[in-house]
Amino acid sequence: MTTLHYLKLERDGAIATVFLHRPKQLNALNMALMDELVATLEELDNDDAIRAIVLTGDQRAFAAGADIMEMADADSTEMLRRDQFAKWDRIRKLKKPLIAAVSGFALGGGCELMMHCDMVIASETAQFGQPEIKIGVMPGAGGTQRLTRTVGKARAMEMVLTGKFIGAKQAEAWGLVNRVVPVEVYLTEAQKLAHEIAQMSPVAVRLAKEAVLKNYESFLLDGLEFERKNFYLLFSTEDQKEGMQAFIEKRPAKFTGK
Ligand code: CO8
Repeated sequence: MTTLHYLKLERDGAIATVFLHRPKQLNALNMALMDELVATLEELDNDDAIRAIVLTGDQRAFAAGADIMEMADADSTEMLRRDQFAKWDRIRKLKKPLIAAVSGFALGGGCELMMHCDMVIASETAQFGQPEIKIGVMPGAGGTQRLTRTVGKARAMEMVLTGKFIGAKQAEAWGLVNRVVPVEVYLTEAQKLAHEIAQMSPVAVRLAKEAVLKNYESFLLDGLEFERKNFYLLFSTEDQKEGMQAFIEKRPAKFTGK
């Protein structure tokens, strides 16, 4: 079993709940957390006793994105060398149902991680956004592709180009989440849904999930490749360095187009 520093894991019969656990950084997804997450999800995926998985954070944040401190100084070559997206592809390939329970911030890579899940139960306090543009980059883990497919071009464009957040009711109306419930029950509602699915034939569930994803993911892979290349390219710009440094120094960024 993977040793957990940035996650917590609970099992309850046929379901497992994985908690992102870097509360002081709003569960920002650093590389070590992503390593643990992928290893843990794959272990659960291969465990015959587990039939559905819930992924959650805490009440303040599901996850506020990839860890900006880890990316701030990287250039395109370094980002390419890190090959972070190989891990995200492994999450995409999980066979068991993955349900996100979201409260607070689901931003940038956090929103993208949520969109890797098969279903989403949101608390009334949840906020969703792709704010990468404010730090001089763009979504890299599928945001431009999955968000567009789910909410439509005009809405995705506004979110991606302004970085503005949307609230839980808006996300529900746009089909980004299955439903919105009070903050006291968002996690138990997600776990209830996981238990319900865990009672079905696991082989039927696996093949049904695969078939839904066949539709959802048609044309997705080319788009993901395209997005990744553009994301890497932005790490050759001064605006990326300025945007991320401004975040770290807690000041507004000044972009020059270089
Ligand atoms: N990375 C690192 N640290 C973070 C992040 C982050 N994404 N988000 C928050 N933190 C830290 C803050 O630096 C702060 O630390 P400290 O207390 O040491 O100063 C702590 O968490 C609490 O944050 P704030 O003080 O800022 O809390 P506020 O309530 O004032 O604001 C916000 C909350 C609005 C969520 C604000 O923290 C924020 O804007 N965060 C950044 C959101 C963002 O830009 N996310 C996108 C990141 S880029 C990305 O996700 C690209 C993904 C591509 C794929 C990755 C594969 C390589």
